[in-house]
Amino acid sequence: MERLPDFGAQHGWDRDYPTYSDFDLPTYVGLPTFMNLPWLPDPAELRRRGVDIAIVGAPFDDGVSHRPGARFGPRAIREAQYTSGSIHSLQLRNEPFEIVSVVDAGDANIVPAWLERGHAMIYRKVREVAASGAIPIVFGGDHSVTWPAATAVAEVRHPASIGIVHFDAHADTAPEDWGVLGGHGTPMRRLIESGAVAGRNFVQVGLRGYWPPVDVFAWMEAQGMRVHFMTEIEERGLDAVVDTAIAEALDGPEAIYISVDIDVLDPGVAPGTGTPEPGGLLPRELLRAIRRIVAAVEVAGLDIVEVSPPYDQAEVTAMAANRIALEAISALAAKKAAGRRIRFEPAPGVAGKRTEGGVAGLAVEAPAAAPREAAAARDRRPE
Ligand SMILES: [Mn+2]
Repeated sequence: MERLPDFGAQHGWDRDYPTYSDFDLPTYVGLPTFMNLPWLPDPAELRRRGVDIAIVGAPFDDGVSHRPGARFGPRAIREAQYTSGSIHSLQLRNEPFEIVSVVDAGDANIVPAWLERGHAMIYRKVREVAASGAIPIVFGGDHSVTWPAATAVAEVRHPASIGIVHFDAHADTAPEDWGVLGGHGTPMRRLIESGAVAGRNFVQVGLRGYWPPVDVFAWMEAQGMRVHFMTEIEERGLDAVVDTAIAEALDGPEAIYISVDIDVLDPGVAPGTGTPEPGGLLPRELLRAIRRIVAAVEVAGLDIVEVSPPYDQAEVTAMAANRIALEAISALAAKKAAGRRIRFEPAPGVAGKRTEGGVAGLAVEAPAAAPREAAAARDRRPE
């Protein structure tokens, strides 16, 4: 009988080679989850495993006023790093993934061109993650995603309240964007109007440029919002401003939700964004601020938004966003290693509310009832 050819042996391809887990492989190999972490979209599984931190994608940019593309942000942020396995933070001298349990909980169930449904799906996804006790780190998406995301976190934390520290070049407190209540110029007003966050605990850092107009600032002042302009950072330094921001956000609430619009960075170091404004922070300054806030306060959630890969160069903007998440995770790991609690246990009944059941269950529940045209009409109806 003719012997089967063994080309493997002939070429030496049958010798022993080491193989690696998905987590330890280079991040360009395999599925593009954040840091090669497990893709774990099931909220029941998040709770069962006691996950500390969960990445959530909000690939949505139907709310942009000018340059689009932020729908591609979550994937770009997940991909923009070239280390893998048990990384070592040289800033905090720890190996965060050895200390905290982090997974990639997947994306909200987004379809294009349906603003109202997109916000509903982001609210449900973030709510089910937060209700599992994990801290959600949300990758946007345009800044309108902060409206449903922070609302979900505020609801899960109820009756405790949250403060918000919001890094941005812009205030995002418009009454409406060309008649649309859910545009990315409006989310901070929606959060305050609804009562999700008190105006006096809404703290903005890094504002500069030429927006918003005088009447919008008058509304912000009437709400008691605290605003720290870039000029104040230039004069007092970012450390001092961040210390003030923490005290203001926690003037009543017990925990802080951090919202980072990547355009708080200077467009020279972060060009991949929809509405760039010259004169911003350096990544070095922003990463330090994130480490300091996370170390000092109880973190209820974090979002990183407005990364628009089509306008990016050499991934620099996506990498900055990726590192904001990594710095927050490393700082949370330092707290856990020091014996401090980072997970949150919601009150009984919170987890079982209507959003429980995973994305598959939501997909059948959502589109059937609400005709697209009616939803669109509601989107466009001014107050
Ligand atoms: Mn913004």
